Amino acid sequence: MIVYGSSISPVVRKVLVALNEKGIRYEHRPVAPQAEDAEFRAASAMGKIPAIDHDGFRLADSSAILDYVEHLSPQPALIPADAQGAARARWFDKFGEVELDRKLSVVFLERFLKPRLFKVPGDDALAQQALDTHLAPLFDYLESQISGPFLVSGAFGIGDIAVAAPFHNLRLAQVEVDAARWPKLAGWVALTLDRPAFVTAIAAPAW
Ligand SMILES: N[C@@H](CCC(=O)N[C@@H](CS)C(=O)NCC(=O)O)C(=O)O
Repeated sequence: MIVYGSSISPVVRKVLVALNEKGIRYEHRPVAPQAEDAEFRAASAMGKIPAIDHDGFRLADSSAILDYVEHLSPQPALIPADAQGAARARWFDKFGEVELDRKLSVVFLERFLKPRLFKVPGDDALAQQALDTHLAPLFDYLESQISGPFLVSGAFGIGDIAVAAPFHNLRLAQVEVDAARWPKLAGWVALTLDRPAFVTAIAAPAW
């Protein structure tokens, strides 16, 4: 399987982690969004990352790809078999992208991408405002949802993958979850990002 997309993207990271967890072999091509690469564009009609090409089967969108690999290689299961567990896992998958990553990306842009990559000053006040106003309530919510090592059903899965993936970008922005204020969340993030599947995905080339 070929996986397209920079590993710096949390949604690409989701796909790499899922493949690592399942032991599915892949070739990673770290293209940027909208890259003028004909093979990538054939796999991603909208030019978005991630996308895959599996023996000619092309698919974009991290959630669709996670569903595909779950059917392809059911063990270890990353989506619970029961209705409520599966629904909750999909909720956290959506929450990770639509709520958490969207708000966290402001911090990542201002504190990592601008100063480190684009070599322009970031707006620190904007980043702090995003942390205080938009991210703190999401951290409160996650703190209320964590009662063990995994978000859903007592087993590691797509919920953990999708919610933990953006937290590495927060680390790149030099922000750690305040363990005094959100002890369960801080512990869960550290434990999850330490899994070998995450460590390997994080080490994958970004460019
Ligand atoms: N729902 C999609 C989102 C994909 C997405 O928006 N990826 C971003 C990179 S993080 C992208 O390629 N953006 C470029 C664009 O929107 O043109 C997924 O989960 O794969």
